[in-house]
Amino acid sequence: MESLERSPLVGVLVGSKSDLKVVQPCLDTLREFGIPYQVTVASAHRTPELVESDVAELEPNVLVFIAFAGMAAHLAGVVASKTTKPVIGVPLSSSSLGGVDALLSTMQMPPGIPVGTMAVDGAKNAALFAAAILALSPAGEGLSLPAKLAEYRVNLAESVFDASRELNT
Ligand code: RP5
Repeated sequence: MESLERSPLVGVLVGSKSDLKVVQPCLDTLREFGIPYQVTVASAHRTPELVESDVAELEPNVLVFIAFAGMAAHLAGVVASKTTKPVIGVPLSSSSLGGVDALLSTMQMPPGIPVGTMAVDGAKNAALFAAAILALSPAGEGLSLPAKLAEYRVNLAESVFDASRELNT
C-alpha cells in the first residue's frame, strides 16, 4: 500500500501486483497535480473480501475511485457496487486478447451501476479524469485543480507546437 501523506481524495485499486507498471503513470500524474491518493492491490476474484473492506475504509473520505484490472476484469464493477461515488475503470492489456476482454468487462456495466471506462492501459487519462471530477469540489478547488488542469492543456499544446518547430529547423 502506498499513499501521499494527506487524507486520500482518490482511492486506487489494482487487480494484481503484475499490473503496477502500467498503473504507474496514473500515480505519477496524481502526484504531479498534488492529489492525495491511496493505492492497494486487491482482486475482485481472488480477494473479494479485501476489495469490499478497502472500499468501505476509503469510502468516507475519497471522492473518486480508480480501478485497474485485466482479463475478465470485474474489479471496477465490484467497486462501483459498493459506492455511489464516481468509479473510473481502466481495462488492462495483460491477456492474450490484448485487453479487449478487460475493456468489455469493464465498460459493459448493466444499467444502474455505472463505471466510467478509460482506454485500454489508459492510466494517465484516469488520473486526469479524476482530477477533472475533483476540480468541481471544494477540496479540488483548494488544490487549485481547475488552474492546474488549464495549465496542463496549455503545456500539452506547446509540446505539439515544439515538435513542429523542431522538425522545421
Ligand atoms: C487480473 O488478472 C489482474 O488485473 C491482471 O491484469 C491479470 C493477471 O493477474 P496475475 O495472474 O498476473 O496476478 O485479475
